[in-house]
Amino acid sequence: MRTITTTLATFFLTQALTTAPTMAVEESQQTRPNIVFILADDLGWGDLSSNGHPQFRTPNIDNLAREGMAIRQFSVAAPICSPSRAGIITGRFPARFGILYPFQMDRNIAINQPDWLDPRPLTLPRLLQSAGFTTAICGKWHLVEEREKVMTDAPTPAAYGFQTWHLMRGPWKSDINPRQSFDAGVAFLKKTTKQPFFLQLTIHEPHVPYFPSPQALAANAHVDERSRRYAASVTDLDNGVGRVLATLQELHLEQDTLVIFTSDNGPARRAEDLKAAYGQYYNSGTTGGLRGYKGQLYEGGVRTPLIVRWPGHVPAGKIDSTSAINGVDLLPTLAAATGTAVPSDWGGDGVNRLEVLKGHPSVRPQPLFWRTTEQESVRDGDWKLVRSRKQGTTELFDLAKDPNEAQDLTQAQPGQAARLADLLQAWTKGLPTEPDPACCSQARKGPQTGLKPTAHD
Ligand SMILES: [Ca+2]
Repeated sequence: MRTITTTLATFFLTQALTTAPTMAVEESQQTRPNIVFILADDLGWGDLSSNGHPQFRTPNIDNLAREGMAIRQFSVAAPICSPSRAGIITGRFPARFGILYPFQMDRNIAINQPDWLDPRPLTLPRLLQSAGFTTAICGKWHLVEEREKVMTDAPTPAAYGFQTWHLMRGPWKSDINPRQSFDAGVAFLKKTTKQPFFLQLTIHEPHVPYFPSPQALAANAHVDERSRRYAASVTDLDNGVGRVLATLQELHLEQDTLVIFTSDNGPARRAEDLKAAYGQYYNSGTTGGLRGYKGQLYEGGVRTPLIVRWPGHVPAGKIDSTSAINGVDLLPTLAAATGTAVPSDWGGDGVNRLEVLKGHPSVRPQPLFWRTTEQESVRDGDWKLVRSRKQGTTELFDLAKDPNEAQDLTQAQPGQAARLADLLQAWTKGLPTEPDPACCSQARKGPQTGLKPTAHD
Protein backbone atom coordinates (compact mmCIF):
# COMPACT_ATOMS: atom_id res chain seq x y z
CA MET A 1 0.00 0.00 0.00
CA ARG A 2 2.83 2.31 0.92
CA THR A 3 4.46 1.60 -2.44
CA ILE A 4 1.29 2.42 -4.35
CA THR A 5 0.77 5.58 -2.32
CA THR A 6 4.35 6.63 -2.88
CA THR A 7 4.07 5.93 -6.57
CA LEU A 8 0.88 7.94 -6.84
CA ALA A 9 2.37 10.75 -4.81
CA THR A 10 5.40 10.80 -7.09
CA PHE A 11 3.11 10.87 -10.13
CA PHE A 12 1.06 13.78 -8.82
CA LEU A 13 4.16 15.61 -7.69
CA THR A 14 5.62 15.23 -11.17
CA GLN A 15 2.36 16.47 -12.67
CA ALA A 16 2.31 19.43 -10.32
CA LEU A 17 5.89 20.36 -11.17
CA THR A 18 5.23 20.20 -14.90
CA THR A 19 2.12 22.39 -14.54
CA ALA A 20 2.51 26.16 -14.56
CA PRO A 21 2.90 27.34 -10.93
CA THR A 22 0.09 29.90 -11.29
CA MET A 23 -2.34 27.14 -12.20
CA ALA A 24 -1.43 25.23 -9.08
CA VAL A 25 -1.98 28.33 -6.96
CA GLU A 26 -5.33 29.03 -8.59
CA GLU A 27 -6.47 25.48 -7.99
CA SER A 28 -5.60 25.67 -4.30
CA GLN A 29 -7.36 29.03 -3.98
CA GLN A 30 -10.54 27.68 -5.47
CA THR A 31 -10.79 24.69 -3.24
CA ARG A 32 -9.06 25.22 0.05
CA PRO A 33 -8.57 28.75 1.35
CA ASN A 34 -7.24 29.24 4.84
CA ILE A 35 -9.71 31.08 7.06
CA VAL A 36 -8.92 33.81 9.59
CA PHE A 37 -12.08 34.72 11.48
CA ILE A 38 -11.79 37.81 13.68
CA LEU A 39 -14.62 38.37 16.15
CA ALA A 40 -14.67 41.66 18.09
CA ASP A 41 -16.59 41.96 21.36
CA ASP A 42 -19.38 44.54 21.69
CA LEU A 43 -18.20 46.60 18.73
CA GLY A 44 -21.14 48.65 17.47
CA TRP A 45 -22.26 48.78 13.86
CA GLY A 46 -21.51 52.49 13.83
CA ASP A 47 -18.05 52.30 15.40
CA LEU A 48 -16.13 51.93 12.13
CA SER A 49 -15.05 55.01 10.26
CA SER A 50 -16.19 53.21 7.08
CA ASN A 51 -19.67 52.98 8.62
CA GLY A 52 -19.68 56.71 9.26
CA HIS A 53 -18.32 57.26 12.75
CA PRO A 54 -17.30 60.92 12.90
CA GLN A 55 -14.37 60.48 15.32
CA PHE A 56 -13.26 56.87 15.61
CA ARG A 57 -10.58 55.81 13.15
CA THR A 58 -10.41 52.25 11.88
CA PRO A 59 -8.09 52.42 8.85
CA ASN A 60 -7.10 48.75 8.88
CA ILE A 61 -10.65 47.40 9.09
CA ASP A 62 -11.74 49.97 6.50
CA ASN A 63 -8.94 48.79 4.25
CA LEU A 64 -10.08 45.21 4.67
CA ALA A 65 -13.52 46.36 3.49
CA ARG A 66 -11.98 48.11 0.48
CA GLU A 67 -10.10 44.97 -0.48
CA GLY A 68 -13.13 42.80 0.23
CA MET A 69 -16.84 43.21 0.75
CA ALA A 70 -18.99 44.80 3.44
CA ILE A 71 -22.34 43.24 4.25
CA ARG A 72 -24.61 45.89 5.71
CA GLN A 73 -27.41 43.56 6.83
CA PHE A 74 -25.42 41.01 8.78
CA SER A 75 -26.90 40.07 12.13
CA VAL A 76 -25.77 37.78 14.91
CA ALA A 77 -27.90 35.02 16.40
CA ALA A 78 -28.18 36.75 19.79
CA PRO A 79 -27.47 40.25 21.10
CA ILE A 80 -25.01 39.09 23.76
CA CYS A 81 -21.79 37.06 24.06
CA SER A 82 -22.41 33.37 24.80
CA PRO A 83 -25.50 32.71 22.68
CA SER A 84 -24.12 34.76 19.79
CA ARG A 85 -20.94 32.68 19.80
CA ALA A 86 -22.94 29.46 20.16
CA GLY A 87 -24.91 30.45 17.05
CA ILE A 88 -21.77 31.07 15.03
CA ILE A 89 -19.95 27.88 15.97
CA THR A 90 -22.96 25.56 15.53
CA GLY A 91 -24.98 27.25 12.80
CA ARG A 92 -28.04 26.85 15.02
CA PHE A 93 -30.20 29.40 16.76
CA PRO A 94 -28.88 29.32 20.34
CA ALA A 95 -32.39 29.15 21.83
CA ARG A 96 -32.52 25.62 20.43
CA PHE A 97 -29.95 24.76 23.10
CA GLY A 98 -31.83 26.87 25.65
CA ILE A 99 -28.93 29.35 25.68
CA LEU A 100 -30.25 32.88 26.13
CA TYR A 101 -27.67 34.69 28.21
CA PRO A 102 -23.94 34.68 29.06
CA PHE A 103 -22.98 31.57 30.98
CA GLN A 104 -22.75 32.00 34.74
CA MET A 105 -23.91 29.30 37.14
CA ASP A 106 -26.49 31.12 39.23
CA ARG A 107 -27.92 32.75 36.18
CA ASN A 108 -27.97 29.43 34.29
CA ILE A 109 -30.07 27.98 37.10
CA ALA A 110 -32.32 31.03 37.27
CA ILE A 111 -33.23 30.96 33.60
CA ASN A 112 -33.05 27.19 33.07
CA GLN A 113 -30.20 27.19 30.62
CA PRO A 114 -27.36 24.66 30.45
CA ASP A 115 -23.88 25.39 31.79
CA TRP A 116 -22.13 25.03 28.46
CA LEU A 117 -22.77 24.63 24.78
CA ASP A 118 -23.55 21.05 23.78
CA PRO A 119 -20.43 19.85 21.94
CA ARG A 120 -22.19 16.96 20.18
CA PRO A 121 -23.90 18.70 17.23
CA LEU A 122 -21.77 19.72 14.28
CA THR A 123 -19.51 22.72 14.81
CA LEU A 124 -17.64 24.80 12.26
CA PRO A 125 -14.13 24.05 13.58
CA ARG A 126 -14.83 20.32 13.91
CA LEU A 127 -16.20 20.18 10.37
CA LEU A 128 -13.10 21.94 9.06
CA GLN A 129 -10.80 19.84 11.23
CA SER A 130 -12.35 16.68 9.81
CA ALA A 131 -11.72 18.09 6.33
CA GLY A 132 -8.02 18.41 7.14
CA PHE A 133 -7.79 21.97 8.41
CA THR A 134 -5.42 22.93 11.22
CA THR A 135 -7.74 24.63 13.73
CA ALA A 136 -7.02 27.10 16.52
CA ILE A 137 -8.75 29.71 18.67
CA CYS A 138 -7.06 32.61 20.45
CA GLY A 139 -8.79 34.97 22.86
CA LYS A 140 -12.20 34.71 24.45
CA TRP A 141 -14.13 31.44 24.69
CA HIS A 142 -17.31 32.08 26.75
CA LEU A 143 -19.08 28.87 25.77
CA VAL A 144 -18.98 28.08 29.49
CA GLU A 145 -18.70 30.34 32.53
CA GLU A 146 -15.55 32.43 32.35
CA ARG A 147 -14.35 32.15 35.97
CA GLU A 148 -11.33 29.94 36.50
CA LYS A 149 -11.71 26.52 38.15
CA VAL A 150 -15.51 26.68 38.56
CA MET A 151 -16.74 24.35 35.84
CA THR A 152 -13.76 22.15 35.27
CA ASP A 153 -16.01 19.34 34.03
CA ALA A 154 -16.93 21.40 30.96
CA PRO A 155 -15.73 20.16 27.57
CA THR A 156 -12.56 21.89 26.43
CA PRO A 157 -12.34 23.61 23.01
CA ALA A 158 -10.96 20.29 21.68
CA ALA A 159 -14.47 18.84 21.96
CA TYR A 160 -15.68 21.52 19.56
CA GLY A 161 -12.92 20.98 17.02
CA PHE A 162 -10.10 23.30 18.03
CA GLN A 163 -6.77 21.51 18.00
CA THR A 164 -5.00 24.30 19.85
CA TRP A 165 -6.24 27.21 21.91
CA HIS A 166 -4.89 30.16 23.81
CA LEU A 167 -7.64 31.48 26.03
CA MET A 168 -7.82 34.56 28.20
CA ARG A 169 -10.46 33.11 30.56
CA GLY A 170 -12.34 29.93 31.37
CA PRO A 171 -12.37 26.99 33.76
CA TRP A 172 -8.95 25.92 32.54
CA LYS A 173 -5.62 27.59 33.04
CA SER A 174 -5.62 30.70 30.88
CA ASP A 175 -2.35 31.23 29.07
CA ILE A 176 -2.90 34.72 27.68
CA ASN A 177 -4.36 37.93 29.02
CA PRO A 178 -7.01 39.94 27.16
CA ARG A 179 -4.34 42.09 25.50
CA GLN A 180 -2.54 39.12 23.97
CA SER A 181 -5.11 37.55 21.64
CA PHE A 182 -3.59 39.11 18.54
CA ASP A 183 -0.07 38.15 19.71
CA ALA A 184 -1.18 34.53 20.01
CA GLY A 185 -2.92 34.67 16.62
CA VAL A 186 0.10 36.15 14.86
CA ALA A 187 2.34 33.53 16.50
CA PHE A 188 0.01 30.80 15.22
CA LEU A 189 0.19 32.18 11.69
CA LYS A 190 3.98 32.33 11.78
CA LYS A 191 4.54 28.84 13.09
CA THR A 192 1.76 26.93 11.31
CA THR A 193 3.11 25.07 8.34
CA LYS A 194 0.21 22.71 7.72
CA GLN A 195 -2.38 24.33 5.50
CA PRO A 196 -5.22 24.93 5.15
CA PHE A 197 -5.86 26.40 8.58
CA PHE A 198 -8.82 27.87 10.41
CA LEU A 199 -7.83 30.52 12.95
CA GLN A 200 -10.54 32.07 15.11
CA LEU A 201 -9.44 35.25 16.85
CA THR A 202 -12.01 36.19 19.47
CA ILE A 203 -10.79 39.59 20.57
CA HIS A 204 -11.60 41.25 23.90
CA GLU A 205 -11.74 44.76 22.48
CA PRO A 206 -13.70 47.00 22.76
CA HIS A 207 -15.49 45.28 25.68
CA VAL A 208 -15.21 46.69 29.21
CA PRO A 209 -12.96 46.90 31.13
CA TYR A 210 -10.77 48.82 28.73
CA PHE A 211 -7.03 48.24 28.50
CA PRO A 212 -6.02 50.77 25.84
CA SER A 213 -2.38 51.08 24.92
CA PRO A 214 -0.71 54.45 25.53
CA GLN A 215 -0.25 54.79 21.78
CA ALA A 216 -3.96 54.25 21.14
CA LEU A 217 -4.88 56.77 23.83
CA ALA A 218 -2.54 59.31 22.27
CA ALA A 219 -4.05 58.65 18.84
CA ASN A 220 -7.47 59.53 20.24
CA ALA A 221 -6.59 62.83 21.86
CA HIS A 222 -9.24 64.43 19.61
CA VAL A 223 -11.99 62.37 21.29
CA ASP A 224 -13.84 63.67 24.35
CA GLU A 225 -12.21 62.37 27.53
CA ARG A 226 -15.34 60.42 28.50
CA SER A 227 -15.18 58.40 25.26
CA ARG A 228 -11.44 58.28 24.81
CA ARG A 229 -10.74 54.93 26.45
CA TYR A 230 -13.44 53.27 24.38
CA ALA A 231 -12.17 54.94 21.21
CA ALA A 232 -8.63 53.82 22.06
CA SER A 233 -9.86 50.24 22.54
CA VAL A 234 -11.35 50.41 19.05
CA THR A 235 -7.98 51.66 17.82
CA ASP A 236 -6.19 48.74 19.49
CA LEU A 237 -8.66 46.35 17.84
CA ASP A 238 -8.03 48.00 14.49
CA ASN A 239 -4.26 47.90 14.93
CA GLY A 240 -4.49 44.21 15.80
CA VAL A 241 -6.44 43.53 12.60
CA GLY A 242 -3.69 45.43 10.78
CA ARG A 243 -1.05 43.19 12.35
CA VAL A 244 -2.87 40.07 11.21
CA LEU A 245 -3.22 41.40 7.66
CA ALA A 246 0.45 42.42 7.58
CA THR A 247 1.44 38.95 8.80
CA LEU A 248 -0.59 37.29 6.05
CA GLN A 249 1.14 39.56 3.54
CA GLU A 250 4.56 38.83 4.99
CA LEU A 251 3.90 35.09 4.77
CA HIS A 252 2.55 35.41 1.20
CA LEU A 253 -0.78 34.01 2.36
CA GLU A 254 -3.01 36.93 1.32
CA GLN A 255 -4.26 35.28 -1.86
CA ASP A 256 -4.92 31.95 -0.17
CA THR A 257 -6.73 33.21 2.89
CA LEU A 258 -10.34 34.18 3.43
CA VAL A 259 -10.44 36.85 6.14
CA ILE A 260 -13.73 37.49 7.86
CA PHE A 261 -14.38 40.18 10.47
CA THR A 262 -17.41 40.89 12.63
CA SER A 263 -18.57 41.59 16.21
CA ASP A 264 -20.51 39.29 18.53
CA ASN A 265 -23.22 41.86 19.32
CA GLY A 266 -24.05 45.55 19.26
CA PRO A 267 -22.65 48.15 21.63
CA ALA A 268 -23.39 48.09 25.36
CA ARG A 269 -25.85 50.63 26.65
CA ARG A 270 -24.21 53.72 28.00
CA ALA A 271 -23.93 53.06 31.72
CA GLU A 272 -23.31 56.10 33.85
CA ASP A 273 -22.15 53.97 36.78
CA LEU A 274 -19.31 52.41 34.85
CA LYS A 275 -16.83 54.88 36.22
CA ALA A 276 -17.60 53.59 39.68
CA ALA A 277 -17.52 49.94 38.60
CA TYR A 278 -14.35 50.01 36.54
CA GLY A 279 -12.75 53.32 37.42
CA GLN A 280 -13.43 54.20 33.83
CA TYR A 281 -15.87 56.22 31.82
CA TYR A 282 -18.95 54.67 30.32
CA ASN A 283 -19.34 52.82 27.05
CA SER A 284 -19.30 54.93 23.96
CA GLY A 285 -20.12 52.35 21.30
CA THR A 286 -22.53 53.45 18.61
CA THR A 287 -25.12 51.72 16.44
CA GLY A 288 -24.95 54.21 13.58
CA GLY A 289 -28.54 55.22 14.24
CA LEU A 290 -29.97 51.71 14.55
CA ARG A 291 -32.46 51.29 17.36
CA GLY A 292 -31.51 49.61 20.62
CA TYR A 293 -28.24 48.25 21.94
CA LYS A 294 -26.59 45.10 23.26
CA GLY A 295 -29.09 42.74 24.88
CA GLN A 296 -32.01 43.86 22.70
CA LEU A 297 -33.43 42.33 19.55
CA TYR A 298 -33.74 45.63 17.76
CA GLU A 299 -31.14 46.03 15.01
CA GLY A 300 -28.73 47.96 17.23
CA GLY A 301 -28.38 44.84 19.37
CA VAL A 302 -27.99 42.24 16.65
CA ARG A 303 -26.65 43.96 13.56
CA THR A 304 -22.87 44.08 13.37
CA PRO A 305 -20.40 44.91 10.61
CA LEU A 306 -19.46 41.93 8.43
CA ILE A 307 -16.43 42.26 6.20
CA VAL A 308 -15.08 39.43 4.06
CA ARG A 309 -11.90 39.49 1.98
CA TRP A 310 -11.05 36.63 -0.34
CA PRO A 311 -9.05 37.79 -3.34
CA GLY A 312 -10.35 36.55 -6.66
CA HIS A 313 -13.62 35.30 -5.16
CA VAL A 314 -15.21 38.12 -3.15
CA PRO A 315 -15.45 41.33 -5.20
CA ALA A 316 -13.20 44.07 -3.83
CA GLY A 317 -14.79 47.25 -2.56
CA LYS A 318 -18.37 46.06 -2.97
CA ILE A 319 -21.05 46.86 -0.41
CA ASP A 320 -24.17 44.70 -0.14
CA SER A 321 -26.90 46.67 1.60
CA THR A 322 -29.84 44.34 1.01
CA SER A 323 -28.91 40.71 1.63
CA ALA A 324 -29.54 39.42 5.13
CA ILE A 325 -26.88 37.09 6.47
CA ASN A 326 -26.79 35.81 10.05
CA GLY A 327 -24.15 34.36 12.35
CA VAL A 328 -25.73 30.92 11.91
CA ASP A 329 -25.01 31.14 8.18
CA LEU A 330 -21.25 31.26 8.64
CA LEU A 331 -20.92 27.49 9.13
CA PRO A 332 -22.52 26.41 5.81
CA THR A 333 -21.11 29.46 3.98
CA LEU A 334 -17.52 28.86 5.05
CA ALA A 335 -17.98 25.14 4.45
CA ALA A 336 -19.02 25.95 0.87
CA ALA A 337 -16.08 28.35 0.44
CA THR A 338 -13.69 25.56 1.40
CA GLY A 339 -15.42 22.85 -0.60
CA THR A 340 -16.35 21.04 2.60
CA ALA A 341 -19.60 19.08 2.49
CA VAL A 342 -22.08 19.64 5.32
CA PRO A 343 -23.81 16.33 6.18
CA SER A 344 -27.24 16.12 4.56
CA ASP A 345 -28.84 15.29 7.92
CA TRP A 346 -27.21 18.26 9.63
CA GLY A 347 -30.47 19.89 10.74
CA GLY A 348 -28.95 23.30 11.44
CA ASP A 349 -30.50 26.72 10.87
CA GLY A 350 -27.74 28.29 8.77
CA VAL A 351 -28.05 28.81 5.04
CA ASN A 352 -25.14 28.81 2.59
CA ARG A 353 -24.78 32.50 1.59
CA LEU A 354 -21.56 32.16 -0.41
CA GLU A 355 -23.23 33.53 -3.55
CA VAL A 356 -23.97 36.79 -1.69
CA LEU A 357 -20.28 37.02 -0.77
CA LYS A 358 -19.43 36.50 -4.42
CA GLY A 359 -21.41 39.60 -5.28
CA HIS A 360 -24.89 38.24 -5.99
CA PRO A 361 -27.43 39.78 -3.58
CA SER A 362 -30.43 37.68 -2.58
CA VAL A 363 -33.22 37.43 -0.04
CA ARG A 364 -32.43 34.93 2.70
CA PRO A 365 -34.69 32.01 1.79
CA GLN A 366 -35.69 31.16 5.34
CA PRO A 367 -36.81 33.29 8.30
CA LEU A 368 -34.46 34.18 11.14
CA PHE A 369 -35.47 33.71 14.77
CA TRP A 370 -34.12 35.14 18.00
CA ARG A 371 -34.97 34.76 21.68
CA THR A 372 -33.64 36.48 24.77
CA THR A 373 -34.95 36.46 28.33
CA GLU A 374 -36.89 39.63 27.47
CA GLN A 375 -37.85 39.42 23.82
CA GLU A 376 -38.46 37.14 20.85
CA SER A 377 -38.16 38.09 17.22
CA VAL A 378 -38.55 36.82 13.67
CA ARG A 379 -37.36 38.30 10.39
CA ASP A 380 -38.71 37.10 7.06
CA GLY A 381 -37.47 39.03 4.04
CA ASP A 382 -37.52 42.65 5.17
CA TRP A 383 -40.37 42.16 7.62
CA LYS A 384 -39.40 41.89 11.27
CA LEU A 385 -41.58 41.28 14.30
CA VAL A 386 -40.31 41.91 17.85
CA ARG A 387 -42.33 40.55 20.75
CA SER A 388 -41.95 41.42 24.41
CA ARG A 389 -42.03 38.16 26.37
CA LYS A 390 -43.22 39.84 29.55
CA GLN A 391 -45.93 42.05 28.09
CA GLY A 392 -46.84 40.00 25.02
CA THR A 393 -46.87 43.14 22.90
CA THR A 394 -45.52 43.05 19.37
CA GLU A 395 -43.98 45.55 17.01
CA LEU A 396 -43.73 45.10 13.24
CA PHE A 397 -41.11 46.79 11.10
CA ASP A 398 -40.28 46.99 7.41
CA LEU A 399 -36.48 47.05 7.50
CA ALA A 400 -36.22 48.02 3.83
CA LYS A 401 -38.08 51.28 4.39
CA ASP A 402 -37.41 51.76 8.07
CA PRO A 403 -33.99 50.35 9.01
CA ASN A 404 -34.01 52.20 12.32
CA GLU A 405 -37.29 50.55 13.40
CA ALA A 406 -38.99 53.83 14.21
CA GLN A 407 -42.45 52.98 12.89
CA ASP A 408 -44.48 50.11 14.31
CA LEU A 409 -46.68 48.76 11.49
CA THR A 410 -48.66 46.26 13.56
CA GLN A 411 -51.90 48.20 13.06
CA ALA A 412 -51.23 49.22 9.46
CA GLN A 413 -50.17 45.71 8.33
CA PRO A 414 -52.24 43.28 10.43
CA GLY A 415 -51.80 40.46 7.90
CA GLN A 416 -48.02 40.62 8.02
CA ALA A 417 -48.08 40.97 11.80
CA ALA A 418 -50.26 37.87 12.16
CA ARG A 419 -48.18 35.87 9.69
CA LEU A 420 -44.93 36.64 11.48
CA ALA A 421 -46.50 36.07 14.90
CA ASP A 422 -47.57 32.61 13.72
CA LEU A 423 -44.06 31.84 12.48
CA LEU A 424 -42.61 32.95 15.79
CA GLN A 425 -45.08 30.96 17.84
CA ALA A 426 -44.46 27.79 15.84
CA TRP A 427 -40.73 28.20 16.35
CA THR A 428 -40.89 28.86 20.08
CA LYS A 429 -43.09 25.78 20.58
CA GLY A 430 -40.16 23.60 19.55
CA LEU A 431 -37.66 25.12 21.99
CA PRO A 432 -36.47 23.26 25.11
CA THR A 433 -37.78 24.37 28.48
CA GLU A 434 -35.24 22.47 30.57
CA PRO A 435 -31.47 22.28 30.16
CA ASP A 436 -29.94 19.06 28.84
CA PRO A 437 -28.46 17.31 31.93
CA ALA A 438 -25.46 16.29 29.79
CA CYS A 439 -24.60 19.99 29.48
CA CYS A 440 -24.87 20.80 33.18
CA SER A 441 -21.93 20.91 35.57
CA GLN A 442 -21.52 18.95 38.79
CA ALA A 443 -20.80 22.35 40.30
CA ARG A 444 -24.44 23.19 39.72
CA LYS A 445 -25.41 20.76 42.48
CA GLY A 446 -23.16 22.47 44.99
CA PRO A 447 -23.70 25.72 46.90
CA GLN A 448 -24.54 28.63 44.69
CA THR A 449 -22.15 31.49 44.54
CA GLY A 450 -24.55 34.31 45.24
CA LEU A 451 -22.92 36.24 42.46
CA LYS A 452 -25.18 38.76 40.85
CA PRO A 453 -25.31 38.96 37.08
CA THR A 454 -23.32 41.87 35.79
CA ALA A 455 -24.58 44.32 33.20
CA HIS A 456 -21.57 43.95 30.98
CA ASP A 457 -21.06 40.31 30.08
CA1 LIG B 1 -20.19 40.67 23.47
